[in-house]
Amino acid sequence: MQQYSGFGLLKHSLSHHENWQRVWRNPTPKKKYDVIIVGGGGHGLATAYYLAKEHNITNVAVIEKGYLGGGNTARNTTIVRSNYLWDEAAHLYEHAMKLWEGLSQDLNYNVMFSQRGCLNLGHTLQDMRDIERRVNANRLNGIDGEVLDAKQVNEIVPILDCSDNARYPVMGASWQPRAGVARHDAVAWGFARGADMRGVDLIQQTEVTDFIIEDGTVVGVKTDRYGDIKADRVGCVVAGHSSVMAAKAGFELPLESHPLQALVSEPIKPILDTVVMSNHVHGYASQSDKGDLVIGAGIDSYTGYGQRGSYPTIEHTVQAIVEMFPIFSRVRMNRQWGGIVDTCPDACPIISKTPVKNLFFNCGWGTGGFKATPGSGNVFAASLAKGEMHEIAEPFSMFRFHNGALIDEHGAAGVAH
Ligand code: FAD
Ligand code: PYC
Repeated sequence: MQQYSGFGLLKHSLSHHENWQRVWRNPTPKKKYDVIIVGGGGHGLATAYYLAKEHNITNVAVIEKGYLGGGNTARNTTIVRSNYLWDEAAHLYEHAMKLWEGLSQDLNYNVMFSQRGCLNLGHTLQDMRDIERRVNANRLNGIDGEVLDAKQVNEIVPILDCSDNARYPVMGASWQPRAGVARHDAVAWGFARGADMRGVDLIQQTEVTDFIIEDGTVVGVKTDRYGDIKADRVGCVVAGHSSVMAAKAGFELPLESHPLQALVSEPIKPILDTVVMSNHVHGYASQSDKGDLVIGAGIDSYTGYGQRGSYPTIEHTVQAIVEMFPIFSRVRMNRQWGGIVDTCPDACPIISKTPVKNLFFNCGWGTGGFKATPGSGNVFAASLAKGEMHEIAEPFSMFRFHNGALIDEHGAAGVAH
C-alpha cells in the first residue's frame, strides 16, 4: 500500500483521485488454472485466499460476472454469530467465529469486526424452551451463550419495549456476547487483496456461461468474455444463482432463490450498541458505526432473481421494528434494497462434491451466510485442495437430501428464513 506523509495526505485530499495504486491487479486470464472459483463474493474470495495461503495453491482464478463482493456480500446486514443448535452447524459457524476473531490481523486489513453481542428474543413459553435448549447445546459445544430474563434483556437494551403492554411481551432472550457485526465490503476487499498478493487472478465483469465436462469430469469453464478457460478443479460459489449453474452441469439442487430485503435509516446518535433479533415479532436491528439503523426481517415468499423486493415485506419489517422499539417510530428510512438468497429445505448450506468429478459446490447459505464467510472459505479451500471434503464440511453434502441426514436449523436461522 502506498504511504503518504502528513503533507502528502493533504496534497492528495485536495487533488483529483489520480494515479492511485490498484489494491489488486486486473489480469487477463491464463489458458489453464489448477483451480477456478466461479463467483467473487465473500465466500469465493475467502476460498481463493485460503487456497493460496494455507495450501500453497496459487494458480487460481476467481471469475466474477459483476464486481467483487457486489452480490449478497454487498447487500447483507452483517450479523455474525455462531449460536446454532445442532453439532454440525455449531462446529461450522464456530470455526468461522474463531477465524473472525483474528481476521483483521490475518488479512492485515481492518474488517471492522465488532463483537457487540446478539440477543435472540423469546416471547412465548415455547420460545424460551427452545432458547434454553439451544443455549445448553451451544455451551456443550464450547460456544458462549446465556439465557436472560426480560429484566436482564432490558438492562442491555433499555430502548426495547419490555413492558407487559407489548403485543408479544419479551419473556427473555438468548445472549451471545461474542456475536456482532463486521464491515461487509472490507471483508470482500481484504480477502481479495490477500488472494491477489499471493498470485490469484481476480477476473471481474466475466460471466461463467457453462462448464466444460468430459466423460463426467469438469475440465474447465466457458466464459462470455474470454472463451474457454481450463482447470483441474472448479468450485462454484454463486449464492442465488446456484440452481442455474447446477442445471448447466446436469444436476438439480434442492434450492429456492428468494429476494431478501434490508433497510437503513438516516444516521442518528449512538443508541443501540448490540444486535437484537426477534423471530416472533419478526424483525431485527443493529446500529452501524455511521449511526444508521440496519434493519431487516424475512424473505419475500415468492421466488425470483430480481435484486429487489415487494412493499408488503418492507411494511411488515418496519411495523415489527416500531413494535419492539417505539422510540424509532419517527426515524426516517434512507435506503432499501434486496439480494437473492438460495434457501435449502433444512436451512443449512451445501458444501459438497457433485455428481460431476472435480466440480464442487458451496451454496444454500440462504439468509445467513455472511457470518460463515471465513469458515466457509477455509473448509472449502481445504476440500478443493485435497479433493476430499474437510471434516467440518462433510455433513453439508448435497447427498444428505438423498439419504435423509438433514440438519434442521430453521430455529437458529430464525428471523430471515
Ligand atoms: P455472493 O456475495 O452473492 O457472491 C456470489 C457471486 O457470484 C456474486 O458476486 C455473483 O455476481 C457471482 N455470480 C453468480 N453467477 C455467476 C456466474 N455465472 N459467473 C460468474 N459469477 C457469478 N448473512 C448473515 O450471516 N448475516 C446477516 O445479517 C445477513 N443479512 C442479509 C441481509 C440481506 C438483505 C441479504 C440479501 C443477505 C443476508 N445474509 C446475511 C446472507 C448473506 O449475504 C449471504 O449468505 C452471503 O453473503 C453469501 O455469500 P456468497 O459469497 O456465497 O454470495
Ligand atoms: O443469519 O443472523 C442471521 C441473519 C440476520 C439477518 C439476516 N440473517
